[in-house]
Amino acid sequence: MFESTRTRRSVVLSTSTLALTALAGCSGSSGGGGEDDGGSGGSGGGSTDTESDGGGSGGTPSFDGWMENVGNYDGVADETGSSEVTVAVGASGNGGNFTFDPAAIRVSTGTTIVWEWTGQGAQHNVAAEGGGFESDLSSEEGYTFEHTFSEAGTYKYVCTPHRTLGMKGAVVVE
Ligand SMILES: [Cu+2]
Repeated sequence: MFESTRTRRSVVLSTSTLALTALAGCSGSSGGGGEDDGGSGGSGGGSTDTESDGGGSGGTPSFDGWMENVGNYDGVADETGSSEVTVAVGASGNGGNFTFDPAAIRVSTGTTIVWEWTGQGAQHNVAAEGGGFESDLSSEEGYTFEHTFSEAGTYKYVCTPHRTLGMKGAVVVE
């Protein structure tokens, strides 16, 4: 038997005021972009952008000035997708062999970075700002120290003896 009773739903519209909290704001519209200097003498054009837009994390992080005095800093080396990446300790730069190379590197979560000492530039170490990882001091060629980055974030580190020379580095984990 079919029940042909039409249930009539009396929809009671409760006139409760929907308190819509405005979720606007905070969508970081990057303000202070390029100011055009009017009339610069026209050698423009041709920016060869060879960056492959992989993870959508375009743009170079500023590191809050962290890399400012790092002589060999030349952008962020993209090593995302690699499970292990080597960074040289005691590469050329900063007035001697006082750099990490590459100074800044972008990796995927779970990547192990192996710092490998060149043996140049006296004793170096690898010490995270605020702790997290720290190697011993060594001047031995082929000495290594490694750390696996299991959480996304930006990690800054230094060589303690040569920090003021600009022997600093950064790891962007995404
Ligand atoms: Cu050093």
